[in-house]
Amino acid sequence: THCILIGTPVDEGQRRAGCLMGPAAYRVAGLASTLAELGHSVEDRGDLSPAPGRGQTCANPAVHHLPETIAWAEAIRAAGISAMEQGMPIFLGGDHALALGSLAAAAAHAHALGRPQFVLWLDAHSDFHTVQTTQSGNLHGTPLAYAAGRPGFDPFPPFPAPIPARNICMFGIRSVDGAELAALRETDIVVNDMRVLDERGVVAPLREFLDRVRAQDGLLHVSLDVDFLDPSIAPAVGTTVPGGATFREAHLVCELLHDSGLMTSLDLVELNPFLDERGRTARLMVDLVGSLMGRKVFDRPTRSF
Ligand code: DIR
Ligand code: MN
Ligand code: MN
Ligand code: MN
Repeated sequence: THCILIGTPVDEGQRRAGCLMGPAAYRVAGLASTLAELGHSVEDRGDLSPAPGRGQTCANPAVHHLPETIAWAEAIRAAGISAMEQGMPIFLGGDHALALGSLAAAAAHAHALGRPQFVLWLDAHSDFHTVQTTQSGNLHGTPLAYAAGRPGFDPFPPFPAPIPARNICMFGIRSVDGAELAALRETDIVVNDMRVLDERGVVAPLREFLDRVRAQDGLLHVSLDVDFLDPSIAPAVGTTVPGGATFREAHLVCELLHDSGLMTSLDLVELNPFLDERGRTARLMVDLVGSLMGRKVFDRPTRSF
């Protein structure tokens, strides 16, 4: 695979400064060499920078950094589309507001190919607020609602080709705000919250989803938020929530994704290196990318999904 690293130091989507250091931390933790050792070609396109904000406003007074976030989304979408035509983009965040751009790029690219886009959302949070419903005002809590075509994103460019709700699968969810829950109940989004993963494990729910992606010849965008992981193994995130994925659950998800051969683009988001302990969270995220891209202990015949 030709892996295209796109540094995306978005920090405006939340209030805990430090995510802008994420791309540098992934590079220091050896992301490029990890991919190269697995036999992939790696092209690091450096860090994006957005155009200046254009002063857009909205009715919700809690919302902050709206023009800056829109400018980021536009820059990420443009860079993402050209990368998707050439290889597999890996967006090095930056907070989850970057997915306002990466999801738009993925959806536009899939639409141009005439193939359906699917999304696997690995996160403690559902990120299903609109600009109107967010109470924190943190726009990192909105990208899935934008991608699903929910109304309430007037200041943003229209989402290119809204992703059908049934093509979106959440994994690891354990913190959902009231307005998000009410909206989620009206959709066909597959919500595998932690209760589901406790009861069923990660394998069966993930296979069900990947089977559908394959059956429809879909493209698959994976968005990995650091807080998907349990805070005991991944402390470097501003919004830790107890009860997250364990080390092996996370690796197994990544290994199954690799075996499926279906992933076409990837976000690594919410790493805040200022909160890390001697780089352990950055290193874990890089190790998970290793599993996503083919690292395994033994080669064995890929089990058919
Ligand atoms: C919360 C937290 N739902 C909010 N969201 C996220 O601020 O809207 N934290 N994404 O990581
Ligand atoms: Mn392509
Ligand atoms: Mn998130
Ligand atoms: Mn989160």
